[in-house]
Amino acid sequence: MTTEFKSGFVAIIGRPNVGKSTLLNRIVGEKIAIMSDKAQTTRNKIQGIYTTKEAQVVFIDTPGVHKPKNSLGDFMVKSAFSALREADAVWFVVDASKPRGAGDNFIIQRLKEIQDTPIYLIINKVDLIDKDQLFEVINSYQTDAPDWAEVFPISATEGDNVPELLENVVSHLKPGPQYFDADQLTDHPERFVIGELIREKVLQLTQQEVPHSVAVVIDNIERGDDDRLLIQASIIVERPTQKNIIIGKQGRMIKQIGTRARKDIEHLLGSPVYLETWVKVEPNWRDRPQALQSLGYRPEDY
Ligand SMILES: Nc1nc2c(ncn2[C@@H]2O[C@H](COP(=O)(O)OP(=O)(O)OP(=O)(O)O)[C@@H](O)[C@H]2O)c(=O)[nH]1
Ligand SMILES: [Mg+2]
Repeated sequence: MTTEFKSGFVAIIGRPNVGKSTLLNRIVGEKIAIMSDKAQTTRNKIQGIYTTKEAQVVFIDTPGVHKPKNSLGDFMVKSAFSALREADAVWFVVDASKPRGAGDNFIIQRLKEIQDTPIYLIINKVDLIDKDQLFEVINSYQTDAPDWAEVFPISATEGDNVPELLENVVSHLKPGPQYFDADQLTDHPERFVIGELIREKVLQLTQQEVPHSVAVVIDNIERGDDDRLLIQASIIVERPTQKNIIIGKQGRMIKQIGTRARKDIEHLLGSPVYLETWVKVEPNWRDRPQALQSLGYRPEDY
C-alpha cells in the first residue's frame, strides 16, 4: 500500500533574537537564514524547505516582532504577521532564559485570534537554564495564552528535542502536493542568500546602530577566466560616519567582512569566489519607500 504524500506550511514567529533562524537552519541543514546575537537580524520572510520521501514541510522564518521605529521596521513586523495567514501550523518561539515580556504578550494577543490552526509553544535555549527551572518557564506561558497544541522545550544550537519536534509536525500534516523540488532548500534565489551572508558579517562585526543601518545589494555575478565567480556587492549605510566604521582603519574592517563572507559564499555555491565590495551612503534609506523597494523590502511580498 502506498501512503499519500503529505505537505504543509509552518510559520515560525517570536520576538527578535529568540533563535527562529537558528532553528530553521538546523532543520534544513544549511545556513539559508542569517543569524546573529543582534536583535532584528532577519528582515524578510524566508522559506526553508524540508523534504522526505513521504512529506514536505515549508517552514516560514519571520522577522522578530518588535516596536517599529522606521518604515523598514513596519515592513518587518507586517511580514512576520502575514506568515500566519499562510500557515497550517504556527511555532511560537520564546527564549527560556528570558522572562515572558511585553513583546511576547503582543504576539500572544494576535495568536489568540487564530482559529483552527494548531499553535505550538517552542521554548528555545533550554541549554541556558537549569532543568528544574523549565517547569516554571512553561507555566509562565499558560495563562492569558492560546491553548497550545504542543509544548516543546528545545535547544536550536545543540539540537536537543528538534528531531522530535520535526517528527511531531510531520505526523500532523495533511495530504498535499510537493510544492518544491526535493533538493531545494529555500524559496529565495542564491543572490539573496549571498547578500544576506555579507550582511551577517556586518551584524557580527559591528555594534549599536551600525548593523541596523546596513543593507546589501548584489550588483553583479559573473564567471571569471580562472573559473572563480566574481561577485560585486554594495554595502549601503545611512551616514558617512557609518561608512568609515564599515571600512575601518586602513580598510581592515571591510577586509574582514569580505574574507568571512567569501568563505560562507564559497561553501554555499561550492565554487571559488572573488568578492568585491563597495560601501555607499544612502541617507535615511530605512524610511524611504523607494529605497526600501529597491533594496528588496517590498510590501507586495507580504
Ligand atoms: N544558547 C543558545 N543560544 C541560541 C539558541 N538558539 C539560538 N541561539 C542564539 O541566539 C541568537 C539569535 O539567534 P537567531 O537565530 O538569529 O534569532 P532570531 O529569532 O532569528 O532573531 P531575529 O531574526 O532578530 O528575529 C544567536 O546568537 C544564536 O546563536 C539555543 O538554543 N541556545
Ligand atoms: Mg532571524
